[in-house]
Amino acid sequence: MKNLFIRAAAAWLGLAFVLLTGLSLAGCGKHKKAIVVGFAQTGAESAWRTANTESMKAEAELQGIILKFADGQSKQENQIRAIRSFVTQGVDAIVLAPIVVTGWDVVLREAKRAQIPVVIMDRKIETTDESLYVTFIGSDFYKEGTLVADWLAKNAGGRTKIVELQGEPGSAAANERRRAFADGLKNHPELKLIDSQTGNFRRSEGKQVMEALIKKHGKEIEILYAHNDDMALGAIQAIEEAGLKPGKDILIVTIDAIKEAVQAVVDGKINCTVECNPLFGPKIYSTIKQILRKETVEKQMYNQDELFDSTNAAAALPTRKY
Ligand code: GZL
Repeated sequence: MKNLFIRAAAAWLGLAFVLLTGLSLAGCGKHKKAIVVGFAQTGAESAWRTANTESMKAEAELQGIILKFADGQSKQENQIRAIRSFVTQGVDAIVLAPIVVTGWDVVLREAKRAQIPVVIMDRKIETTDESLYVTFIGSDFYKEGTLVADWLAKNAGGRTKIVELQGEPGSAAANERRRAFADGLKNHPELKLIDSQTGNFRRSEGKQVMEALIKKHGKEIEILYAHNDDMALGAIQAIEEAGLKPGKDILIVTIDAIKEAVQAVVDGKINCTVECNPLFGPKIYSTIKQILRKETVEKQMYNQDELFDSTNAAAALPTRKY
């Protein structure tokens, strides 16, 4: 009888132990809900943009963040539609890389009403209500344009006639790089901008527009200022097809510092490229996590960029990440 009692008590104790262990494991193994981020990207207009998208996707994967990616295909209305969809889905945060500066207030007000924080990445927006986004993270385009103008003033070597390939019309990048370069030239009246057209940040258009500029101005062109490397690399094809030497007959100054452009600096075809780092993933997601923890973040955060020319391009090339 006594043995029977002991065996029953042991059985109950064993059962209790299994149950309690199971519950506690379930408790400590409880998975926090994954963060869901909606990302409205401009499109895929350049190597820079591709690297930017890749950084956002790879880092989300690494951090276990669910990234809902929308390719705007270079149309603002597609980006607006994507933001509306993110609001409907109830994502935890929205990242917008705005293709142009204006036209965002209405849709950002809808995100605010849904209490979904918005991070503006890469290009700035103009808005009547700064509370419509939590923070801007990007590069200082005005500084980039100034660095190019200053480099040119020191290294033009007597060349004076400049043509400019502008980025996407209405984008903060094109607006600021154009304004800064023009301001920089004011201090160097010997440098003259003789023509300026948009190539929409695209390699193919950089080539087409440069072909037209060479037809129109011929050997008068001594310097090319491109708002990004993709257009500069397209223009190089046009310059070579015209029997001219890029980097020598026509000095080329540009922005982004993608690996192919830094290589072109080493090859003497591009004379200087100012970095505009596209690898935003880590910074964007660490900032979103701070926002979701209700921590205060700065309203504007800028990447550090540097200039590459014949003095430092070769040393930098092996470690370029994009
Ligand atoms: C700059 C970015 C620009 C790049 C281009 O931060 O917005 O758009 O300079 C890209 O290469 O297309």
